[in-house]
Amino acid sequence: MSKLITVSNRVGVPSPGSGRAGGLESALREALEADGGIWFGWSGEVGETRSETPKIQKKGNVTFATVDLCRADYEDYYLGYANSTLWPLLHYQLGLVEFHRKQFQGYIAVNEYLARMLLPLIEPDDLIWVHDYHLIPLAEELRKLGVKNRIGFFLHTPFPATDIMVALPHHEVIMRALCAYDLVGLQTENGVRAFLDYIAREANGRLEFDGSVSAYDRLTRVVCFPIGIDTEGFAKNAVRAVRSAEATRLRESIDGRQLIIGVDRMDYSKGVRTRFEAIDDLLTEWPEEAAKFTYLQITPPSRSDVLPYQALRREVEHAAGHVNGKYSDIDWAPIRFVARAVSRPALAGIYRSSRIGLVTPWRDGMNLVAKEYVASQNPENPGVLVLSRFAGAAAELKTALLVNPLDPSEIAAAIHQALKMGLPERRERWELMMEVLRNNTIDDWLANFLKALKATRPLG
Ligand code: ADQ
Repeated sequence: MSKLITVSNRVGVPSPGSGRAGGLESALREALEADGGIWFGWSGEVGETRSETPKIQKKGNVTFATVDLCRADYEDYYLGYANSTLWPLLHYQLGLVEFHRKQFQGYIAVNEYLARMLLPLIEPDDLIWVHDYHLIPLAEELRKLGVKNRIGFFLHTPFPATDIMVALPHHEVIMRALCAYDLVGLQTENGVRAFLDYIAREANGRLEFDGSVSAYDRLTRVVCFPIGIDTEGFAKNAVRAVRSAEATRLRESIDGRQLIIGVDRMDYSKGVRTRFEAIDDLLTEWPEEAAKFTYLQITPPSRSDVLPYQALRREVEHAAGHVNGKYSDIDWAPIRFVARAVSRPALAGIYRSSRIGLVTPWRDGMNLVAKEYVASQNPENPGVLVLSRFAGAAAELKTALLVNPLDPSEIAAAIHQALKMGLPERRERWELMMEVLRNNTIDDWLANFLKALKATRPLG
């Protein structure tokens, strides 16, 4: 019988003390649990040398197979090409893109190694589902080893416009590798259009009558599958969590003021610094709002071994300090900046306690925080989502207050509008967003992708 094999850069092996898994992780685990399956990828460990064989851990019906990488892999594949070349490129940050041939070769070499490690675990009818930008060349490497199984790929980041993509040295190698998949899933229709545009303009390929893309002597399907969340689960958690000690402590501490919430990994794509500038603009333009709100920004560090992330943390802290220094009084500061993660249940309670969810990435594949914020609201008195038009979520959450995330004064005006918005308008906007989230949950996303992958034609 065919089983599902999922492959991701990091593998979420459940362990005591690892905390509650996020929505994507638990949905993938459930899918693997259903018919028995394998989750394969990097263990997150960096050893003297690479593992010679995968470490196998069986939990219920799921087999977790992980390998350690060596220091050079970590530097070239992970810190280098994946996070200093591809990540900024995919997020339109050409000024931050670094390219070093050695890292590019390291990236391909790790994918070639992972393909070799995965090969013995694959049986003829298995479906293989590969996740994200770290692993683009994996299907091509598996094909070189003779694997004929159906292989699908989902890109969690944006797929950029052709003019951005062609700025990547050797972009044709990456695009050829993507076309080795039977199915490529993207977050938005905009991404699908950009992919097809590249294929037509740069690869001399075309869209066939049956909807598949023909390029580089291969046929692949490119389809939009916007990722969702466990909408009802989040809503239920939020009802419980709003009464938790943490959420109660938070509400007591803001002393009846309106709460504005931002929750993001520390990443330049998330636009946190511009949000602080927006608070500055808000208080300059509408000084009467001083002391009427508190903006809580929760930002755990991420990728702190990558240089621009270290500089970013300093900039963000400096910007928060600047705004607080300018506007704080002895009993009020506009910004609270928390540089650590918060537990998932506490997060739901915090979202529900907030009048405004501020989600303004410069670019984002989807942005699950936007969806989680909406799902956590009290239907009787929902808050307002202020959302970047460049987050994938904006294609679905059309009744959020959509803003250009590069313009602090536009964000400030949207915050002001949200602070003043009456209950009927808040409810109407929220109900329309909630309907979208109920109609496309994380389970729907998963089922739709797997159905489309099963419908592709296996190779010879
Ligand atoms: P990320 O860039 O990590 O994901 P996002 O979609 O917002 O961004 O997901 C972050 C997740 O981490 C959310 O579930 C959120 O609740 C959680 N989280 C964030 N900050 C936290 C904090 N301080 N404490 C606790 N939890 C926190 C990538 C892409 C996105 C895409 C997702 C899924 O960059 O665009 O939406 O994958 O495809």
